[in-house]
Amino acid sequence: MTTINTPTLQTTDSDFNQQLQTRLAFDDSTDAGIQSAVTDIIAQVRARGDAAVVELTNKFDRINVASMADLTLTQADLKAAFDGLNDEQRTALQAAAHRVKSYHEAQNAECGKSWQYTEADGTVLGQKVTPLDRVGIYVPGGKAAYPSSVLMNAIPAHVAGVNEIIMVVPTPDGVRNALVLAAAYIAGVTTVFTVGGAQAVAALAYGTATVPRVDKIVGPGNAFVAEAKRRVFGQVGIDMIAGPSEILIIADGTTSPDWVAMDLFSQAEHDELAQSILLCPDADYVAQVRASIDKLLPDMPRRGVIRTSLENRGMLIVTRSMDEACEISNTIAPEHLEISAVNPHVWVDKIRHAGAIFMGAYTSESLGDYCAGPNHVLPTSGTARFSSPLGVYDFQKRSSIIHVSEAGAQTLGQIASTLAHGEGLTAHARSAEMRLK
Ligand code: HSO
Ligand code: ZN
Repeated sequence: MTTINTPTLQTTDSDFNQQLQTRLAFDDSTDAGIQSAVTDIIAQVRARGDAAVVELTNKFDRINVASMADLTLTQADLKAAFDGLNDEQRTALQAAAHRVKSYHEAQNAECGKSWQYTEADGTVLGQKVTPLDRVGIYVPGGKAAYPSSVLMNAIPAHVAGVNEIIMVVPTPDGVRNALVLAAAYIAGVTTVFTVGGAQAVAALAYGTATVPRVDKIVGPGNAFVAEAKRRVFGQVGIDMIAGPSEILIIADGTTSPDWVAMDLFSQAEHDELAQSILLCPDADYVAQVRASIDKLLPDMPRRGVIRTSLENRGMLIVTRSMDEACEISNTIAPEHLEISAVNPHVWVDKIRHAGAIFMGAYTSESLGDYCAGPNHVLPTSGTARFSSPLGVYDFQKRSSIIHVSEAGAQTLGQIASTLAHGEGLTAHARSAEMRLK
């Protein structure tokens, strides 16, 4: 049995806060080489369109195609991928898609509604919700090619009412991922281009003869993709720049330590930079989880990644109380928070910042990654302080509605006229005054 070198910290340690901050720190700055490569790629795609996309794709994905037609998949291609799945895969993918769809339909019933109210003088004010016309979904094609992420990005767009969903996915060495294409098929993706990297982001943002220009680009990607998304923001909308996965577990010491250890592994296995943290007031229980980690790790196929992640960024923290565990969790604002406790309702009331909250011993975070229903695209690196899971609202926008009655124009006209004169804007004032009786 190996022992893992993840620190156990005590909140009573005098240097606890400093240790915590050191391990939380995560540098997501992009190096200058990536920045200049992305500048060049975007410029090439803007200047030469399809020809540049084909050239860059041949170069980076080590393929040799003649034109964009060879990089364009049809609905028939997607259906063929879907039909090629075995029964178990097909059923699981469909069940997951169905649950994700139901969840986002419920969300849409709440936030997708236009609303208005009428004032006493007949003036009507409101807000009109409209789906985006066309969105682009970036799907990574390398080591982290996740069919589940295709569902999580495309289904909310579809439920939001988006007309055209354009997916881009690189196929290094020409290898297509059948599960990814099958997921695109059942999630309602309109067209797929087998293009990736900054060239795909640039094509979606600016459009080429073949790739239609989209209104927003969502989905995770490598450092080049992230930098390209940052650069085209403003030209198009983007979702967020996702950092490595994180899980924080607040445990009251009643869940099997093996379960908790495996839940910590589940996010650690994503990435050497992923972060898994346990907070618990019971020091003996924390020691049991550590023993479970040491016992279970050797059997994990991805033990190398898990070990690096846990040793470099993981923490087992003994707190003074469950209340203190909740407070620390709020300062971290984790992507995924598990409250593995007998009565999670007591503690969830104290939680203010978390991308998704998994309540009770049976709710493993992995169920949320695939099929519980809520979105698995979540704010990372503390951004849950100010942002939310990907949702139908990311694929819709709002317009204000103002319909002033004749009587309303009298009251509002007086106010506007006074304020407009105060700002020295005479045309504004006159425009309001002309409607006064
Ligand atoms: N946990 C990841 C999503 C994912 N997990 C995809 C498995 N597949 C996002 O934080
Ligand atoms: Zn995951």
